[in-house]
Amino acid sequence: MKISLQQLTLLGLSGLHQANGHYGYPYTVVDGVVSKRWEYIRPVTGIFQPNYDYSGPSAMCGNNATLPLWPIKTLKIAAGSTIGFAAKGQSMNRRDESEDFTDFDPSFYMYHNGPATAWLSKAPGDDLNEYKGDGDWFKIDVKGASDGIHWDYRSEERINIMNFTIPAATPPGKYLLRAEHLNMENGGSYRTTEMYQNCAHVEITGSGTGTPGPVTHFPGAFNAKDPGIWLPNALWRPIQPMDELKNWQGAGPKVWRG
Ligand SMILES: *[C@@H]1O[C@H](CO)[C@@H](O)[C@H](O)[C@H]1NC(C)=O
Ligand SMILES: *[C@@H]1O[C@H](CO)[C@@H](O)[C@H](O)[C@H]1NC(C)=O
Ligand SMILES: [Cu+2]
Repeated sequence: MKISLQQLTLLGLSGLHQANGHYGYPYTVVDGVVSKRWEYIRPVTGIFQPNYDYSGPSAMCGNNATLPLWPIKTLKIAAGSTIGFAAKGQSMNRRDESEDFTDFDPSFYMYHNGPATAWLSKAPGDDLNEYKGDGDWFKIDVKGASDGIHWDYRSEERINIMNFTIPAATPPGKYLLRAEHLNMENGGSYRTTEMYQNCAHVEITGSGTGTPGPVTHFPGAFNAKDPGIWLPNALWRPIQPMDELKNWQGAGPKVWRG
């Protein structure tokens, strides 16, 4: 097995991780119903690992998910409602997450501390399976640190489903919905923030007439030096509540709430 110097460094810095240390979001949750694995989420190749190439193609929907590996279904969801992304740890005894079809295991939880965000990008055509995600993206929700000092999505909370609200004003249509969670535990060091991201195919219904923005593009929405990816020290381990954390927007554009 070949291990690069960078991987060795990361292993050293991530000493708390177990062998099945990382995770992804292969299931959606709507009205308490958890989907089948990869039913509405674009499958990814390789084993669930954090993405460190924040400005690369994997930062959008994960490894090899610029297009779906196979056609997946589209989930209907009303503007104004909530959608969940359920977490799953690394596949054991498998080389590739795309070969794993096990059901959601509620005993697994996201044991990293950091913000979560959700993003939308409207497909130009009718078939999301043909959409490369190269259009406009806007951010629709963020789970920051409501008390200004602890991330809402942190290890002690044992969260296994991240929930996001689709703004009521979102125009109806077919969208790629990207969910992201960051592990900021190593945020004091450059390029150690762990990014976890997956994308669902959704059809948003309703009569929204909003104009979403500001918009950005993938790849390119993030840079490793963005505050929000590489945290300034005071924000990494705050000793008192900080407005920046309380009003967290993350890297990329500000949240559009319609
Ligand atoms: C997300 O919603 C589900 C219900 O669909 C709930 O079980 C779960 O606790 C929620 N997660 C959070 C972090 O609130
Ligand atoms: C993408 O898929 C190809 C073909 O299956 C594979 O060789 C490659 O390693 C994958 N890339 C990543 C980043 O997983
Ligand atoms: Cu990790």
